[in-house]
Amino acid sequence: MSKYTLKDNLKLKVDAHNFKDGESIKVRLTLLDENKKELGKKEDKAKVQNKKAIYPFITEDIAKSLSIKSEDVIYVKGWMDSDGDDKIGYNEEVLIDFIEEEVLITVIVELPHSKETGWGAKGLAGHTAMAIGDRFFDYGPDYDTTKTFDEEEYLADLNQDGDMDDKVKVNDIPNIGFKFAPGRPWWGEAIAKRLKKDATKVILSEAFYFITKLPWESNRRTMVQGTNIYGTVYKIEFYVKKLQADKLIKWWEDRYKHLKVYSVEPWKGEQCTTTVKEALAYVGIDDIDWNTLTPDGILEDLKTEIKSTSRQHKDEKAKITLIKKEAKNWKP
Ligand SMILES: [Ca+2]
Ligand SMILES: [Ca+2]
Ligand SMILES: [Ca+2]
Repeated sequence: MSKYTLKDNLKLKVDAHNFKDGESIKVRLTLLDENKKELGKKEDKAKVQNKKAIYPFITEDIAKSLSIKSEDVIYVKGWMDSDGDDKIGYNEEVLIDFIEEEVLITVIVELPHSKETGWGAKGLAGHTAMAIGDRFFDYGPDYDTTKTFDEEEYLADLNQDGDMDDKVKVNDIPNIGFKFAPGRPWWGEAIAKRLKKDATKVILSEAFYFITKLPWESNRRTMVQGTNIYGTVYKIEFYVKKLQADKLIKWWEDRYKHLKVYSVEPWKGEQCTTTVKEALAYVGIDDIDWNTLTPDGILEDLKTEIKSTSRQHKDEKAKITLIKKEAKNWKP
């Protein structure tokens, strides 16, 4: 059976032998949810021309006219009373099955290097990022001495003087480090800088190129700056409903607007992994163990817990793919 989207131009069509040109026949569209329960119906008429009647419609518009949320519509039953007896006869009714719009979510996890020690070995090295469709987002600390951080924008008391109305430099932030720093798009900003674009506009293919094609190490001779991505990197893919995807993008756009405080200590702020988890939980994907703060922890959870939420891929497990092996020449 061919499937359609709610935005497609559809046509109901019947042979209407008992009618003259210009006469009209009854049409009924019944909108149904995923359990084929009726959400509403529209009665209309179609004119007969050359013993045929055609009724064009766009399902989304019909839903709107009936004040039905279009994302709830999964089937439409169409009926044209081609013999004019006011009954649903053989060959007068069709059931149209719709494709639910879905979006691919890609979570990217860089594991701590196997030779990592200290905080790094505890799993706080490595990184977690995500893309919604092709929009790429991630979160990390900012130690940029050239920036001025506006506390109002960051929604944080960065200089820790008890208010949120200062414009501060890195040096004004007490004990700046991975336990307390302004947040920023982490890989996102590095990618944006190379491409001379805005960090909010980074797309997934650019992130893949950055992670898998560029050297991790900086080269002093050629002045080429490395990506510093030396751990094993996986991508984890699953599908969500379009509506969830739109909310996820909105969540990250808000985060990029107010970058808040980065901290590996959860009572102070967020880090790469908790940010991704918080975003997913915001749209109801909260099967992940919230105590897991580390990239290898989130990878484990994603492997075992995450399932697609869209109708086409309902309950399918996430697909995990290794995209980069750890650097052999990295030393702690
Ligand atoms: Ca009939
Ligand atoms: Ca302040
Ligand atoms: Ca102040």
